[in-house]
Amino acid sequence: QYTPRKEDKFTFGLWTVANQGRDPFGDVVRPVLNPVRSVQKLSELGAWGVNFHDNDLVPFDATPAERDRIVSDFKKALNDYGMVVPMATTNLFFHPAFKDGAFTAVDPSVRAFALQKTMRAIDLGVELGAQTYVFWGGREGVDSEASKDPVEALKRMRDAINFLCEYAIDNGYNLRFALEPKPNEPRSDTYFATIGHMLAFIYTLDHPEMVGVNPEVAHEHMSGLNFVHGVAQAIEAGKLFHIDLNDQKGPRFDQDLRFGSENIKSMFFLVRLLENSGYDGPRHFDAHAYRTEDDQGVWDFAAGCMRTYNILREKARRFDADPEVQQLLATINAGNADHISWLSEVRKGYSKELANKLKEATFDATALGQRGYQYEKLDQMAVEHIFGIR
Ligand code: GCO
Ligand code: MN
Ligand code: MN
Ligand code: MN
Repeated sequence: QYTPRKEDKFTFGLWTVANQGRDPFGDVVRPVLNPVRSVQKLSELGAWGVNFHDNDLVPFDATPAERDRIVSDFKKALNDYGMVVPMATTNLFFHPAFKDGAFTAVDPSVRAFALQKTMRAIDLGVELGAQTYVFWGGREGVDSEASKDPVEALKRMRDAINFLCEYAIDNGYNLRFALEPKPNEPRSDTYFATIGHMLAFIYTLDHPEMVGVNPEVAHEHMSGLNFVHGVAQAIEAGKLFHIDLNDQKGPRFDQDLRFGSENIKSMFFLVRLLENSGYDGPRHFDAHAYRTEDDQGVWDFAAGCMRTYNILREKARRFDADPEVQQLLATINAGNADHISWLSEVRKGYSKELANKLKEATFDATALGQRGYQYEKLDQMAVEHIFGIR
């Protein structure tokens, strides 16, 4: 029952399973993984699709002929193994040319090159079926605050996203953009640090309806934030276009741990939120296997991400179906009938009459201050569902 199936819509970045374990202190520990093999293995494990950066598939210096051969082999693999490409993105961080950023780099040639590279990568993604295009501004930030005017940097980012939206429209592409926030790493500080920063920025764009967010568990945890709340705000705004699932041990470097391997309780509430919200986009994993792992460990990692998601989904379902939980939630949310009806009027909107009614009302603040909320009991029930003993 926890075995992943295509309808679960699990996807992995080609870069995730192909991660070779290089870190700032040590070299690669695993051989290069061919994208065709990733497609095959992930499909066998029950994934629905794969996503990629342009250069995960086509090397930076490939000739047009090489590109065409790689793309056609890859298309054949997608077809052979019944896999889709729902999302694509651009690598604007690996090549030394992007060491000062891409769309916000101070060098105008770098900014122009970044637009060119992204347009070509969009063409590639769309050719392979992508309907979501992710922008993670890997190096869009600073090490020294002296290096850039932060206000100008935001304007440059806006120019780029506006231009690329028009590019997608002009070409008749059925594509939405998902912006991925991260507070730092590899730069000391990255612009658009959190989901909230990104949401505010989106509404300043020429085509806000085309642009949403791609939040990542690890990235919000790096800022010490509540990921569930950030995702909820994106959902409520109709802006959750994609999601990067992984895990993270608190505010430190981005660890990209196997989904649900650390913050089990928050991931339980995250899965519950996603499942109950009607989010029907990909459940995408942006994580990688521990550096200690060999090839088998990589597939153990991938299977574990999906299996844990399905386990948490089942636990969330049981929690919501538990009569004692339902009873307790009903009790907690009950209250004065007049006040309930006033508040439903508040939801509908302001009226002078309602304002006067509220101003004249009397409230028993002492009684309100004395009530207990039974959250200890409720939380314990959640914990016991997670433990699997309810
Ligand atoms: C990171 C990011 C990336 C992006 C990827 C897709 O911290 O490295 O999370 O993995 O998600 O570039 O845009
Ligand atoms: Mn990340
Ligand atoms: Mn990460
Ligand atoms: Mn990510």
